[in-house]
Amino acid sequence: MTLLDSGIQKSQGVSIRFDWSLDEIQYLLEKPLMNLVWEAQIVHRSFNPEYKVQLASLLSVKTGGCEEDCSYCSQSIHNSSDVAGQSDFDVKGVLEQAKAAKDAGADRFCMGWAWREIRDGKPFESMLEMVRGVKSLGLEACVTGGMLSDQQAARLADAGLTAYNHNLDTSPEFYAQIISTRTFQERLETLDRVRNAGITICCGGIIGMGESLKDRASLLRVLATMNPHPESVPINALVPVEGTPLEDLNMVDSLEMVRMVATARILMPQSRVRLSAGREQLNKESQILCLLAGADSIFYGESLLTTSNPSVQSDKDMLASAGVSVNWDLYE
Ligand code: SAM
Ligand code: DTB
Ligand code: SF4
Repeated sequence: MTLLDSGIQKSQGVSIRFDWSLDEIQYLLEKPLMNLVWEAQIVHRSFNPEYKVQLASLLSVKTGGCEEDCSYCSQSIHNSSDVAGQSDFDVKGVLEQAKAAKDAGADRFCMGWAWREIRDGKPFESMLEMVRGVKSLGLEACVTGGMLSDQQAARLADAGLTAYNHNLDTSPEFYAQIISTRTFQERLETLDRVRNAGITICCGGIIGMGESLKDRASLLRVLATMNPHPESVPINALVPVEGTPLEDLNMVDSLEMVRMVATARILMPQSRVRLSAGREQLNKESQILCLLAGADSIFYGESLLTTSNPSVQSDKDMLASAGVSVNWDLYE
């Protein structure tokens, strides 16, 4: 039996496994922090020896008015958070923002639509044009817009889309406490459509929504037993937004983020582990610990979708003080 037959791939001395058990993952999450980070670093160093960090910028093309009831989200019509009323970006406006992101040093541009599912017609034709435009700037293009059909996935692939973001958010067991208008299974089916169209998958979750450690392990198990693993795994800390059911929750402890990142890195050695929402609430040292623990990407730019992100200058300073490989000459 070859390593591949047994479900194990080997690269640069580190095994890539797709058969992780819940107990193994929980054991990692609970390991003494020093040992966990050390193990994550060994894995990370063997796949990313130069410690390159990808800068991804984010733009909300269509904001608010979403029919889903995700209890963390400012953009749901079920929540009283007030983000509706902003007009949608047109193709020209999006490409101007993408060009600005590229000039600031980003190499991936992610566009968000607050939809339950992608709508055909003019908005979808514009989305395809935006993808083509972002790609022609030499950037990776990522879209997040809810569920999609096989046909829509194929057209996005034809337009050159690099990645589709569709998060599982939390464990299958905790999911119904966070969202009631769609199922975990529907999320998985959308991810299959994206994969079958040949688009890479960006799929991760949120911690700090009241889930248990076992829930975090269970979310990671679903991700780490996908074969192939999602190419990109965003790890978000809940940003409690006023007017959402989770508004009163406290920000998760920064070391919980470090543990989540380190465990994701060990489980999915070749994936991009992206330090996502909640970074503004982490101090410089905590962010650098997350990088040490294996995060190799951040969202870069003053805003996420509807909430704020650290300033470009503070990120440049943070990355420079961490000494990670970013070509500063490009955007000094
Ligand atoms: N409507 C699409 C969907 O749900 O797939 C795309 C947009 S949605 C805002 C993208 C992701 O952002 C969510 O799946 C969630 O993981 C994350 N997110 C949204 N609001 C957040 C918050 N307040 N704190 C942390 N992460 C959040
Ligand atoms: C992801 O996992 N996090 C990003 C991106 N993928 C689309 C979005 C974070 C949104 C945070 C809340 C907001 O700004 O509305
Ligand atoms: Fe809609 Fe996405 Fe927000 Fe859920 S997370 S309410 S699907 S925009």
